[in-house]
Amino acid sequence: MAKNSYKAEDIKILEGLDAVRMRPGMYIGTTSVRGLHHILWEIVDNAIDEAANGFANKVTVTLHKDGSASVEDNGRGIPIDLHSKAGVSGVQVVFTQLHAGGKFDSDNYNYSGGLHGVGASVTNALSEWLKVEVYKNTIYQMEFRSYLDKETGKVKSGVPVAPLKDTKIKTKKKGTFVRFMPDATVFETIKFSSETILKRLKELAFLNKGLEIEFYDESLEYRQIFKFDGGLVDFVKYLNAGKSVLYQEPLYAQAEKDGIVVELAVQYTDAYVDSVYSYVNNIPTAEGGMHETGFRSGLTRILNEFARDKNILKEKDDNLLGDDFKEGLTAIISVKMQSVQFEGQTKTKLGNPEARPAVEHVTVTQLGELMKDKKRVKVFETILNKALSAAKARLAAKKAKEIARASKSIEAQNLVGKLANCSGKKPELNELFIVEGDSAGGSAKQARVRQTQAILPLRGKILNVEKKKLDQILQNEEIRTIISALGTGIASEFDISGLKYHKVIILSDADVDGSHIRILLLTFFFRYMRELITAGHVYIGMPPLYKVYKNNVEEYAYDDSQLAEKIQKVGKGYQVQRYKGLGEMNPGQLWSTTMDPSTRSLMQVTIDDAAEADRLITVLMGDEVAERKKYIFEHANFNKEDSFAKIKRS
Ligand code: TSJ
Repeated sequence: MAKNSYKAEDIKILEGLDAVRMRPGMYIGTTSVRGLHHILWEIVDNAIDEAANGFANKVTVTLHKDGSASVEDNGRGIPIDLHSKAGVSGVQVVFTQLHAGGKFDSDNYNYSGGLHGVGASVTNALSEWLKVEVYKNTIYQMEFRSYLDKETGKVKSGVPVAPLKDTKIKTKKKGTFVRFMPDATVFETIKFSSETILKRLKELAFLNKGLEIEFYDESLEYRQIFKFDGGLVDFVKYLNAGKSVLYQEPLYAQAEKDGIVVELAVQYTDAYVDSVYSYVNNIPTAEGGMHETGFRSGLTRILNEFARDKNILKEKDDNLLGDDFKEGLTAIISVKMQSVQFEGQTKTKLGNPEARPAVEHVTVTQLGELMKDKKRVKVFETILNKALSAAKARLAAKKAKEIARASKSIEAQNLVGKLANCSGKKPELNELFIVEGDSAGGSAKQARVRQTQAILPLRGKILNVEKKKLDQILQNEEIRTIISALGTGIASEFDISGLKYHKVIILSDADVDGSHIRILLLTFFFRYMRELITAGHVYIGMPPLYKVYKNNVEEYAYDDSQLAEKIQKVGKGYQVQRYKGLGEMNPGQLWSTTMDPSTRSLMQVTIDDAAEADRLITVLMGDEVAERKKYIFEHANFNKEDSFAKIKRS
């Protein structure tokens, strides 16, 4: 190929990367801390792919002292030979061509995150520099940089410093190492979160049985290794650690059907709700989709067959319903397939129709095999007993549903006596403050903007819903009041379109009781009104901890580091008041510190990882004392008691 055309090609490639830098949001969604992690996941996904395809069994992620991150695997190494079309090394193609992933070897390089992702070139485009090493008898190196082009005044992204170089240094290692420095001019922050990374790596280790994933934080000298030889079985056991299980070993199935690799693990507990989590190509599908539907119908079908076979269901009896098999069900479904389509509000629902029969088939045939095993018959009988009692409870639950439906009429009833409603009729503008205690509630009522702010004082603690059935929960007065105030109904009757306040703000004291009330409310929302949280309607109000004052100057501090700052600001002769509770503030102070939209500080409650949040809630709110103690001991940082729901300031 003529030299000129190679050059032209090269320029086009670089323009591609420049486009990524111009509009990062188009490629990674956001330049927030989430986007920052996204460019790390692009690299991690590629290493995991190599392992998932059977060529590597170890992946290491390191956060370096200089702020850069690196990922290493022990696989075949990114191809170093010249790529026939591009005329440059495979390494250069991977890092400079958009969507290069899978270009050379579509047979085995195409499952997993890479499919969903945008490729390593995007990470390169959004990095100040990126260095690659490939270990294949000798060490190969290549480096890319972004720099300001003085002629055009524009930034050129991800430009090769030199072609791939064979250093001729001998090595026994095999694999690929990629280290990059995120570009501080692109991202709002370039500080990676160890917590975020650890959570995801653990999940990936569960999803890829036997794969060793190591995390190392150089500055903290903190190392963590995840390796689960049981894979999804270990995942389910982990999720159920805080629950009483009905049998010890989760049921497990794995098979390929019509090109779709299906893997699942199932274990029942004595819980009342189900905890089913699904993935496609290692990506969580929070909204479920075709694979989940296939699983549920397969499970229902095969368990009914078992019940008929064993005469647990007589001829005259009706089949048990899908809902009867939900109670106490913990399951993980993981599928790997080509051409994934995501649907749904948050694009986390698997849309491919072919996934449904594939998962249903694998569920029916593999669980069907397990049933034939004499040693397992008891397990299935136990499940059936649970489902039968659920079916009985279904009638009772029907009554409960009527109560839930009546929650619409609860609204009509004047149960909301304590609620000081707002006068405005636009839910988008309206806010509901759920306030701890009658005295703070009283102040809030005086301080509020009547048109848009409603106040609901809570007396004492609310019910721990984790330990109760729906019909009992619906008898609790505080909960009925909340349901009727919100206007959405709950559980299967939940309908977000009825929501009367687009901000639901929990206002409780900054002490142990306050955080307990907060966690009880969040637990209730998580279990019975989850969409309220996922749609971003739940907030936590932040009352100040201190007032620093002198004569007629008043400054508020929300934490200890701010306190020092405010003391400086107020200067000599200052006095400090420490607020022990909301009740100590007069209406004016409560307004300006906590309620005034122009000055207050709210934290929005989000759920990044529903499976982890679910597990944490069970551990913190359930019956299993040993597991709770263990958790609290391991996380003995009491500022973090809300950590099951990730909270971000807004
Ligand atoms: F993201 C990335 F590209 F930067 C990256 C890729 C980062 C890391 C840490 C590892 C990898 C990677 C890629 N590990 N292993 C591979 N494998 C290949 O690219 C590869 C090797 C051989 C063959 C073949 O057909 O012989 C095919 C492929 C795709």
